Amino acid sequence: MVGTAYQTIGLGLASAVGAARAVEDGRTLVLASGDGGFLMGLSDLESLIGAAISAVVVIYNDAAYGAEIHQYGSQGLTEKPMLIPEVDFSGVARALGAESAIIRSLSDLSALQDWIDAGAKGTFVADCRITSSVRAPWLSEWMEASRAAKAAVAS
Ligand SMILES: Cc1ncc(C[n+]2csc(CCOP(=O)(O)OP(=O)(O)O)c2C)c(N)n1
Ligand SMILES: [Mg+2]
Repeated sequence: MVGTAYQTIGLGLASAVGAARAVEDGRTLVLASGDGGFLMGLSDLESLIGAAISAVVVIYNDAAYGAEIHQYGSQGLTEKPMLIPEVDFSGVARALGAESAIIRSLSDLSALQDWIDAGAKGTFVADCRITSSVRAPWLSEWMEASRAAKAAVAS
């Protein structure tokens, strides 16, 4: 939750490099990141692959700065600057020495299961292709609380 603590995207990969050094033997480090934040720290993927004994990277690849779409696109702002091309993170990860798969359905997770069954060694990148059109319930709750707080300050 480094990004949440600092309200800054792009810190996940760099934080994972440090966490990979701290994690105890036999445990698997898990990094969860959006595609936009992951792109900001992309060069650190090579460092993570070098540092991690066992790591899983989950990328929520919605081809968008999704939070912006939900918060601002939903208010009518143009979404074009909020969109990102659908990046082949799986291909990048394999080029840098990780194991990886594109995940479009639950059955695609068999590649991750195979990696775990083989001993969970090295870094596995799950490039999860998800929709940007479904809003998480917690985000709707947060947006409503934010709207109510602004209204209370204004009145
Ligand atoms: C350095 C920085 N730039 C911009 C923002 C504003 N911001 C907050 S969430 C977000 C979108 C993040 O996109 P992504 O990492 O793909 O995650 P998603 O919301 O799509 O799950 C942006 C641009 C920020 N918090 N920090
Ligand atoms: Mg995204």
